[in-house]
Amino acid sequence: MEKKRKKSAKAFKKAQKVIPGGVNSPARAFSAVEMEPIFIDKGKGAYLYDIDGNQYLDYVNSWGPMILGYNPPQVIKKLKKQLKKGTSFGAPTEVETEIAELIVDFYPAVDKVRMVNSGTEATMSAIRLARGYTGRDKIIKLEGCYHGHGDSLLVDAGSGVATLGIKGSPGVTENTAKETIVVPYNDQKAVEKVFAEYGSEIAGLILEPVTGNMGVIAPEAGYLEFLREITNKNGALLIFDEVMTGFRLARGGAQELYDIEPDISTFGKIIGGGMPVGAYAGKEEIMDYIAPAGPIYQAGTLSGNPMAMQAGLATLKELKNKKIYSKLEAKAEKLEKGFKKNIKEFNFPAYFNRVGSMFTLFFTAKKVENYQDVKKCDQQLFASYFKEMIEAGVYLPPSQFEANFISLALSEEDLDKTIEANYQALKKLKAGL
Ligand code: KE4
Repeated sequence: MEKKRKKSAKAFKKAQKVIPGGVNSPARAFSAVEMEPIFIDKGKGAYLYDIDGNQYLDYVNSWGPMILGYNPPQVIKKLKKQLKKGTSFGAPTEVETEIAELIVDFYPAVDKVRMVNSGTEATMSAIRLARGYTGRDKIIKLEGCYHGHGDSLLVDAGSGVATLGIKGSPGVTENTAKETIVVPYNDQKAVEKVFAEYGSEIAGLILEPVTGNMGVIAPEAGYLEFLREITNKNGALLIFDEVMTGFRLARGGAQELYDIEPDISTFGKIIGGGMPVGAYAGKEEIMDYIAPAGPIYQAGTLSGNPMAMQAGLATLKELKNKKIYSKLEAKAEKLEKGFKKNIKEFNFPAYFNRVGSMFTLFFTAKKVENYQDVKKCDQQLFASYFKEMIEAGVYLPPSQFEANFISLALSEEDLDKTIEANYQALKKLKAGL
């Protein structure tokens, strides 16, 4: 029976009058699933509740931050305490040092951390740092990876491999776009070609070490080692954008999982425990180029604000216990087993990719290893699947090009419910194929 969402519909109408598209981020617009967005009232543990009182099992985790589930008591307690002292002073506080020390502890590639207010600010600043540190202008990014909406990174692939980028959005200038070269993910030859052509001009190569923003795709064996080598050889910096994978795939992120040390790492999401945050980090020799230690300018009114730092620190302290990641792995394995069993039973054209507690169900029968593979997915079928799941009370990211997240708050029963909802959805959709 269709869920009633009258209040959401009304709220959306009102929002559209004063907010572009009625949402403060296009990712929430539900346009890819041909539905109106659902307005949320509250979250608790593994559940979200919309303003019509409908309950949903959540696999979005607010796009990653809520690895402990919603409203974890440890985080709320610290926020309440900080609230009484004040939310922002525009002056240093000790909690900023504490969380930076904890990140340094977990990431061997990191000596120093600069806090900012979003993942976009983190990657934008990382690009400026790579350019300022090397004195070079060009950046390589990988097709299908998303690093926030900074101009240099809203760039699409040029006409062929090793050609200069074209703007990925109106408002990005040709001059900016042409300093970014876009190559396919998991394609070593393409990267070799770019370095052969532009080697001494490349300031850095940025990637999602495990992608989430074209759905979950793992690096092929040896790919990250190859990128580490070729950037070293050419004096370019390797930038791991771990805004999504940091503290998610392992305590030390993808760089722990794959044992690679990037020159610069960017973080966000989990390190803010649901409050606005971003960070970029690296070895002291590189990070001390950042003002006021060095000449590269970057600043921010609310950077390192105590509320976000307290929420982030309380979250990271929970994640200090490595057992957390084996618990997440067990939940994720159970879900993967259940979904794959359902796909097999219906011989359904769907392909399941997972790394740790991030996964994507791609609506294609073929392997998915790069952006071109994802673009071949049946997005109409994805939209129908999304609708079946949301009606069954399971809240998924509203796009084929996204990662689903498993939080610690999901119980065995929640996972069973999700596997059953997936079974019923595939059964219904198979009948219509
Ligand atoms: P923010 O500026 O949204 O905090 O972070 C940008 C960013 C940078 N790098 C990676 C790897 C990211 O995943 C993101 C943001 N991720 C999207 C989800 N696909 C955020 C959702 C949204 O834009 O509303």
